[in-house]
Amino acid sequence: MNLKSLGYVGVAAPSLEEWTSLSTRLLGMQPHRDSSGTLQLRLDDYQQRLAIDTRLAPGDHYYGWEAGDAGAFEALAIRLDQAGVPFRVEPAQLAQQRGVQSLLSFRDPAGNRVEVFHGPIKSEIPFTPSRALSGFRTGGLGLGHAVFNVAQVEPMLRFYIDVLGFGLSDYMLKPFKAYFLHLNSRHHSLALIETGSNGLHHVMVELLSLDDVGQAYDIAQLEEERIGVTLGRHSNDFMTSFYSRTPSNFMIEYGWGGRDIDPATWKAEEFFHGASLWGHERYWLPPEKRKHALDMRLKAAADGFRAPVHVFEGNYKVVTAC
Ligand code: MBD
Ligand code: FE
Repeated sequence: MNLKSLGYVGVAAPSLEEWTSLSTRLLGMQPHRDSSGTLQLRLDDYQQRLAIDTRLAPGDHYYGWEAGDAGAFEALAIRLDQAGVPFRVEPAQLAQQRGVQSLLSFRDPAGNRVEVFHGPIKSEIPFTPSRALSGFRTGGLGLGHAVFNVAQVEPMLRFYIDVLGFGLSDYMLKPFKAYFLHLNSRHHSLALIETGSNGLHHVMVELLSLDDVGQAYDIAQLEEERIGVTLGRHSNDFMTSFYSRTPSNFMIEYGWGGRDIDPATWKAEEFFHGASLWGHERYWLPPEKRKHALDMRLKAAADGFRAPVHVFEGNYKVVTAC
């Protein structure tokens, strides 16, 4: 596999004011304004994991996948060439802005700007959260996951699986069609939901402690309309999370407790009990779909469906904000 994880996501925003407050007070990320005025958000030692760029056209976004090394980066370029996908090797200046050594870009079949890089530039200054926090679960698992709305899922699946080398984790057809794809032991680094239009749906970041998520949930409830999906637990990756609305017309899923899979032995299957075991009232769904989703959750509960107990390697220490 040439790609190893999700590196970063960049989004457009009309202004940085609301984003600055949201990313620090609620999400606990570490902000930095670069020389071009982009808001770079750190979650770990990477220069940026999320970028808020007021120069992008409204609704525009880019996202970057990390190649294992220079060889994997070259191999991916050859693969794109063979598949007839036009791509551009980006100049050093843009690579530097992204905080990477080498960068190339292309479009996926839905028109999303996809970037591939290798050699992330790491900051020597330790990550300091903006509120007391145990930290984000990144490392080899990458930033988290990105989920896209797609008008047509089939060409996107073919592209990500056959050309870019993603593995299918699982999929569901009701109450909406969703496909989950992995590159590493994170259950999914990418998901595609067929909603009839193309765009970014949400980006998930995972916390080391459930309490970090619960405490953020309290903060989110101080603002009317901030919560886009209520606290709940997913039925496939077992993530406990809620979703925060952002000024950029997509959501941030704030989660804890995602399962690990072994990509070498994993077999993809359809799952039938809906996207969540409990909670996750989705304000973005039309009313009849919300009703359907609730019925499926109640049935999953009555059928005795529970996530197995799983534990994480390692421990955490709460870092107090400065
Ligand atoms: C997820 O992380 C998710 O965002 C959805 C919609 C379904 C299952 C897992
Ligand atoms: Fe998600």
